[in-house]
Amino acid sequence: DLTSIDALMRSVAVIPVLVIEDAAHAVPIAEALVAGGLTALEVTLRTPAALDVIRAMATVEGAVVGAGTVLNPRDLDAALAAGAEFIVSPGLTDPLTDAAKANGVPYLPGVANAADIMRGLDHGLDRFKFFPAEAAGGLKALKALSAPFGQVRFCPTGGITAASAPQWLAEPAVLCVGGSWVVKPGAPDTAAIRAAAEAASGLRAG
Ligand code: 3PG
Ligand code: 3PY
Repeated sequence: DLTSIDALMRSVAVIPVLVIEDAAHAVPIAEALVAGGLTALEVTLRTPAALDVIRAMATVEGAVVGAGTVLNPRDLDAALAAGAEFIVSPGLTDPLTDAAKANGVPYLPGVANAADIMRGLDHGLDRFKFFPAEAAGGLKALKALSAPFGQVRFCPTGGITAASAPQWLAEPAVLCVGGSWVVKPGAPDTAAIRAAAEAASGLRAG
């Protein structure tokens, strides 16, 4: 629902976007992220292990585990069955949006242009992922899109780095950013993940 996706976005500066190949890595990664202050975790449905990763991370105290790369109602059902508490998509379709609303689950669909935003508004949504943030025009595009849609707030994701995140977070229309930089692929270095999470969670939205 709208209220809680807003609360989720305001609860963290950065939502780590996770692509995890091995379910055995799920708990150590989630524990390191939560210890570093990043509590909203987006597990992308891009690996065969993703649903097992969601199930495992959901057991970690303090973690709010969501699913990313949710492309259709079938993905949404699988993610919810695995325990996902929020749903992220690279885009916004009517079937996925109807399914998310029917389930009452916090839902963050991706938008990249004015028409996407208008379709979301027609559905009663005003919180969106701006994706792919850098490739779709970067901060300049986000500022331009914010002008006609004053009530809309964004989580830009795609191409954002530890170095560029502060500029994005300084935008009034930005509540948080997403990015994969906090967790490198492969066997987890939990000390490095915790340190990156601490740095990321110390950034604040404007
Ligand atoms: C993705 O598509 O993997 C997410 O948008 C994260 O993108 P990033 O790797 O550019 O942070
Ligand atoms: C997703 O995978 O959900 C995206 O929006 C791209 O990061």
